[in-house]
Amino acid sequence: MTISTIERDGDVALLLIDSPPVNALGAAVRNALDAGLKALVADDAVRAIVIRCRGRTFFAGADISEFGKPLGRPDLNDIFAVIEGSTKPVISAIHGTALGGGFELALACHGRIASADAKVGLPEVSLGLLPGAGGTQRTPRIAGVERALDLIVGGAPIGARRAHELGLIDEIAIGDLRADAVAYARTMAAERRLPRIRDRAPDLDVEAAKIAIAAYRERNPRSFVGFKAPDLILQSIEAAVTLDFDAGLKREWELFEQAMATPESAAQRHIFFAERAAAKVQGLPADAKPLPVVKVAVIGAGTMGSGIATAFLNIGLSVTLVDRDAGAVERGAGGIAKTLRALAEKGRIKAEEAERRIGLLNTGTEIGVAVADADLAIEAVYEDMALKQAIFRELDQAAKPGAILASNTSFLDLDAIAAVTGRPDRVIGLHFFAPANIMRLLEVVRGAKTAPEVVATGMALGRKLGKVAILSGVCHGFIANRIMQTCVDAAQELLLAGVMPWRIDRVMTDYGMAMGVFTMLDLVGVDVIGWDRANSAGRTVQEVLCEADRWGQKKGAGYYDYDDRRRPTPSLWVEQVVRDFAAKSGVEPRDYSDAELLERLFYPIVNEGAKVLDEGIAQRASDIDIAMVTGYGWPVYRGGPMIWGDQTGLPKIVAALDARGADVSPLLRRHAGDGTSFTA
Ligand code: T1G
Repeated sequence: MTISTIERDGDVALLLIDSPPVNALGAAVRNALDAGLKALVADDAVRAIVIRCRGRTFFAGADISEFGKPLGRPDLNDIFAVIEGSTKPVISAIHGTALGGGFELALACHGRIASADAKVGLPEVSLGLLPGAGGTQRTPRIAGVERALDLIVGGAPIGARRAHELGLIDEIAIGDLRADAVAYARTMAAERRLPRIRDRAPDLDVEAAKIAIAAYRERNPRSFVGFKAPDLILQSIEAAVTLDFDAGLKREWELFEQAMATPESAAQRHIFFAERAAAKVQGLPADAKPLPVVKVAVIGAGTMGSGIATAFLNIGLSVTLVDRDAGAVERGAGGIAKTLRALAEKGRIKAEEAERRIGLLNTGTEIGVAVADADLAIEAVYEDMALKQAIFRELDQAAKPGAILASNTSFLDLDAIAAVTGRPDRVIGLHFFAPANIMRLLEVVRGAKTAPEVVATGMALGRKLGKVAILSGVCHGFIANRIMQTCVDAAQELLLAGVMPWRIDRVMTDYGMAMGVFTMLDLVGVDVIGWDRANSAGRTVQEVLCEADRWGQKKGAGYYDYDDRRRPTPSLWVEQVVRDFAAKSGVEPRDYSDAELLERLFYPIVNEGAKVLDEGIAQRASDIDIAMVTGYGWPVYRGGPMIWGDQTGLPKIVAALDARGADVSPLLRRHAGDGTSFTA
């Protein structure tokens, strides 16, 4: 396939790049740009040059898949030097999303024209990087230091109109982008204008810039916790003010190489690809196409059911919320309306859109009526197999032929649920994480008899819902919950060794987790997971807490005490309970370092992840990582348990697990033994 073609429009030449899917600036594209530009700059018949891309977008950035390997020449700065050395205007004609190196290329041009719906941005920070081809040097010179901070540390793309307001885009195409770009280039040539951003000065002097940078850091403290790139970006933007352009470019490249070498960037780049890989179902027949889903019935109007209903309303589907308890339906529907109107109050959607979505919600107390014309019925009732089976029998009778029956079960055997229906090929698991309309993880659980097109439908629905859909096989707890349970078990063991809940939680949050095990248990409910009320007899810390009515936040007390604003404080009562259990457990009390506690908590997760992979429950190690990042708040700059395990060293993990007599996954032991990894 030809990557570049030259078109002529009179005395204006268009250099057209065509490198699907997103015209990433990989070696072949860079070579084509370098050769094409040099030829056109040297061609006296050409008075101006327009750079364009075919396909859905202008250059979407450097080719991330090339990172971690030596980046060949010409690099982007080599190409930009050709542009800025040109004696004729070079214009970028932007459509789609000009991101990272793609937008840096545009900034190196003498002019930039964009279609009105185009977006531009410097999102390198989301990859643990900084713009490495002049973005931190040109942006302060054209849009100002403070806008540069927002654009580069924030990383969010902006629309063409906003970019035009900031001076980042010179023209918004009125009609056809190509024609308007040619006209703009011709005008630049006629007026002999060759403006270069590198020749401008930043809008602030050194002192004012330093104040602005310090103020930005103060206003955005969370951007700097755990992530390494934001601090390097500040240093690079400061160089734009303190150094001349070429020295600043050199400093930027030094800082870029520093960022590239960090484990945090490797982790964030891993997650970028993990999210995209997860959408691909291995071995799905090519003809397994998603089935149409327009009408959805949600059975169970509790927290999960209402959240799931909200998620489907948010993508414009018609939803019927069903619950035998009329009061629950009313409360559920009221909660959904409140949630959607709150989105409008926050300006996330227009008020009329909120009302439109609310208008798509129906309610009922009879399954038969609610599901009759549904394309998908999803059950979200209490985690009780007999109850779920009873509901699936009813659904199977009432739903139209071909309708998909889904369970939101978080750990029960989907095959046992499917077995009570006459359509096991239409049964699938759609495991949402609370709050279902917010959390990005969706585990699509494939039963033994689930048809390929139903799997494809579940994965497609996940994408439409804006979720990260991860395909899971059937096992207790599927992927994220099964793996996280090993960390909860390890934490409970540490209690018996006399380690306090708040010490364990702090080690986890210092690592970067959104919350520690005990904070999470108090949030979910100490009574919810694994408490056998009927036979409870004070045998574990959990039983003692539940018997004392300390069920977590909802009771104002759990592993922590809570004030009326649910702010946690360590509990002296719980401290005494832990000491009593530690005394009885016979475990020799001793000091644990934070590092040792982290190993005790996380090595079992890596081990269980290896088992989940080896059993074929997860398709790939990166699916496990993206599941933990999107489902359990594993810090993106750590990349998830499997890449963290690789970076920590699998032999070290196996040795520690062996020393504790753990049941080590054969796959983990193999990788440790032969020096291979889960995620390389
Ligand atoms: N490099 C390599 N592959 C890329 C890519 C990139 N920059 N961007 C996307 N892809 C692949 C992606 O893996 C997927 O592949 C396919 O394209 C479609 O992507 C020097 C150092 C552009 C908004 O961070 O934000 O420039 O799975 O599913 O939803 O300073 O892709 O089909 O095989 O996401 O329509 C900066 C990252 C790089 C932009 C399109 N640029 N990409 O979204 O499609 S660093 C970015 C995106 C840099 C310079 C620095 C999105 C998109 P496959 P997709 P989409």
